[in-house]
Amino acid sequence: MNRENMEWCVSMPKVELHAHLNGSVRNSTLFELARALGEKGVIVFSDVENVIMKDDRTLHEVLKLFDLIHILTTDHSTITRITKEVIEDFASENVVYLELRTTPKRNGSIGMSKRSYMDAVMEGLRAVNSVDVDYCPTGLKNDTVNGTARKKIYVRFLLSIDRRESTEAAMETVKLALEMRDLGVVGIDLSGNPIVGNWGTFLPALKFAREQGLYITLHCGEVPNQEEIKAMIEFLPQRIGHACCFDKENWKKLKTAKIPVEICLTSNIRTETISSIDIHHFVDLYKEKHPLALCTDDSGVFSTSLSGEYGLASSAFSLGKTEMFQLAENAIDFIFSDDGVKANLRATFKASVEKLD
Ligand code: 6MZ
Repeated sequence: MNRENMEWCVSMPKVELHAHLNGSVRNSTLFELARALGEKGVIVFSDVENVIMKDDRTLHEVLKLFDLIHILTTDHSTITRITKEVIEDFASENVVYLELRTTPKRNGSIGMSKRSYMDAVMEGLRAVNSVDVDYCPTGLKNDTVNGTARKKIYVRFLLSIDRRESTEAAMETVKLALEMRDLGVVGIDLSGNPIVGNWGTFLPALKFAREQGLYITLHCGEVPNQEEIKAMIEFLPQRIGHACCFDKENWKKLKTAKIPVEICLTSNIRTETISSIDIHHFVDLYKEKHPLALCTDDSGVFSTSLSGEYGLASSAFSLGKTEMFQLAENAIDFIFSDDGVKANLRATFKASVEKLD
């Protein structure tokens, strides 16, 4: 990918639908936090440095890395800080609509409940000042300052259920999402180590979420558990993430059901879920016009960006600027927001066409 192309990918408006908060933290912030905890004797800084800098990790190792990241980030003020930084980072590369997902965490030793964790997230969102943020249906801020149009980003939240959690804990997360609807929480995600936990454990909470009108996206097919993949497709979530290890039958089912897929190229390659980019299932889905959106997954952990994912798709699959723009615009169809937001986003894309060469 040459520099000119990369700059074009940065300047194009984009929609990010699959980004985990704690996976999107800047390395510089992780180092700063690790150094501070190292000085306090809580961790050994050099151990952390090596782990963070390693760039070829299996999926299992990546998920272990999150346990370390969580030690570094899980207090209220740090959660506020990383939320602010992550939103500003996405906005700075012209992401105009961001659905950020995070697992609400409880930590009795520092007085953290799932609710107070999410309050810290919301505080981070309100602290963003490099860009105007629309974060709830009625929360549209004035988008002009001194008559000059300011950059704007829509931010919505998905609450993640970690596969390590019990039915009760999953239900608590869904209830929290319902409580925080007016603050821009729009849906539920199921994520975490795909070899941990059973689909049946989360089903009651997911069914309840759906009954209550929350949107649902599931990490699906990160490992070849065909029985679970089948059950997930039959549940008909509004979107799924990854869709890597499907057998023929489930692949057919997915296509028939037309469930939009959140595609995370760099993540799949780095974690060796897909052995090589030229055999990535993006190609098949793209050719068949199956609904899909390019996403980062964990931009910090995988040292990527949404512009970088478009750049990668462009070079790996020979997509021209028109195709990339269309791909980015099509993602509007799969956002977990109403038609008004969709119409505004389409207008943003339309206006940007004239500015892009
Ligand atoms: C499955 C993943 C993931 O929620 O603490 N997570 N789950 N597969 C992946 N692919 C690489 N990447 C991230 O963000 C980190 C959490 O997101 C999930 C894991 O549960 C991880 O602990 P939050 O903000």
